[in-house]
Amino acid sequence: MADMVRISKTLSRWLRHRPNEAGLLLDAQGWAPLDSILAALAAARLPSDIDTLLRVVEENDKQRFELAPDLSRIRARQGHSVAIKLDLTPMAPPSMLFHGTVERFLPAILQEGLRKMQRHHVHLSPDTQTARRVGARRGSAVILQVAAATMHADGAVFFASSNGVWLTDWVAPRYLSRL
Ligand code: HQG
Repeated sequence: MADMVRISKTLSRWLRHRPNEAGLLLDAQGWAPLDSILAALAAARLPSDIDTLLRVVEENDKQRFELAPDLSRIRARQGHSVAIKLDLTPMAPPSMLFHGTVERFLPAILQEGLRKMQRHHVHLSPDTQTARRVGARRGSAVILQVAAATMHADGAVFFASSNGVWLTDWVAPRYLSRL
């Protein structure tokens, strides 16, 4: 695997799920000191120079990471399973959003709705191509359309993550239709 992808996967694991593994302490908003990250990369025998790290952040296909303007800290934009607070601002969603999943989860999803599982939120995509990619991580993708504007009108809260992912707590079955 190319170094950039290995670093990105490693950062995702540390900054979203297992900060302890790298001896990191995330603050309440999920930030880790950049120095500690570079030291942890070195300890993991991954490239640990600042230029490579900046490239990983800038060129990341999904813009998963965010740097503090003074480059002192880094965090994952979303997708955490550790308890942190992202200070997201509620926003009105577009009329339709999409969720990519796989056939084997459909019976449960259509019965109990889309649940956040290990993450802080249910992740929804703004377009079907993105949803297809998300679903295809697990097999042959199935796309669900989410009646987001109706949900919102009914009182559900949505957040737009800075990298284009829409987040919400739960999607009841009545808002879901298979494409
Ligand atoms: C499924 C990646 C049974 C759900 C992606 C999904 C995305 C249910 C899985 C981001 C269910 C959870 C998020 C229910 C939901 N019963 N299964 N009631 N409700 N599910 O990974 O949306 O590369 O936590 O369909 O690209 O797949 O990490 O969520 O299959 O943007 O940046 O349970 O993660 O981004 O899986 O993916 P996940 P997701 P990154």
